[in-house]
Amino acid sequence: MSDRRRFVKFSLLSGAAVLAGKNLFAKTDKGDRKYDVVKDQPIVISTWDFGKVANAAAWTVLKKGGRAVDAVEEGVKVPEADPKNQSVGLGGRPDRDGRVTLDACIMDENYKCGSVAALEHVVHAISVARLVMEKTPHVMLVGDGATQFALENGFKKENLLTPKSEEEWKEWLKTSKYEPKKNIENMMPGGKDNHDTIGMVAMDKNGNMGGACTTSGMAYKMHGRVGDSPIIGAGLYVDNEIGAATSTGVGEEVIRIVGSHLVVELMRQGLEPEDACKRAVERIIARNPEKAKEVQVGFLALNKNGAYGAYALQKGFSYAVKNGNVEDVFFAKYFYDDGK
Ligand code: SD4
Repeated sequence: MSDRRRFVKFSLLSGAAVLAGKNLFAKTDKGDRKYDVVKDQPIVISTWDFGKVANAAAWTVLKKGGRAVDAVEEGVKVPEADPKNQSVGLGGRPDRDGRVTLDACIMDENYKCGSVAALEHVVHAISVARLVMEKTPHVMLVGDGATQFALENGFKKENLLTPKSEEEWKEWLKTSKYEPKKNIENMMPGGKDNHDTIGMVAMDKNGNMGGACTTSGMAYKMHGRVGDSPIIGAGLYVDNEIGAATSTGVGEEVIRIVGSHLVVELMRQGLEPEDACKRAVERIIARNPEKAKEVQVGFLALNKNGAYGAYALQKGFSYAVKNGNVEDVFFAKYFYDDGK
């Protein structure tokens, strides 16, 4: 079937299924792909192994019949508040000037979205992004404007730089080399850098989707640098008719291809979540294969029917899944074999 015909067929089918409230992909379980779709039940998935505890918090909302957007906000607040997680919220690694600057965004089932970038002194960047979405005519606030907005709205001013992150930053200053290169060993569970941005997407019992993404960004970035995570379409995208996607890794690579939006659009064309993530990864490789070999990017996606999948440039990208059947962490497939 030509791509065009497949697209038309998919659009018609998905449109009809949405109208009929049916689960189009309930029968798409494919052996080694760990879909475990539970028909008409909520699901939440998130990046990295610490996503498991974040998913558990999201699940408390979902199991009570709550909205996906509320669930993902609650979920990602867990790593944001964890000082031991050095890539999100409190305890995040600082920029090269020693300042912890946070990026976050959130999106609901109606294309409503809110975002903050380079936010300082506030632990729950995701809730500030939520407030931007709910209370302002804007989508994105950055820097001092974002911080001022948060403090004016009752968020507490805190020091986010923990002694550990400060000590590591001071050590880094001795060489001051910015090298966001892949480091497989350290990204594996137990490795020193295995904690990373959290991107989370969910579907609630009414079949509505939501997503959230929050991070302190690349360690020792230039002050004012913004990654993919707070950029709607790059670090996160939710289209309630099709699905949702999120990303982790070197944000510059994701921004260039508007990665999460690309993944959702590929699912719109009929690709399964894992295949859509793989295509997005291949787009990064096609642009600059030499660069792609050296960095990590991972995508994670959920379609409207509860099927999920992930794909990464390198080994080591894990993701956590929670639905009525599964509560586990899986490793994504990846493009480059170790050492090549
Ligand atoms: C960023 N994507 O700021 C984030 C950071 C990240 O693995 O996920 N690092 O570019």
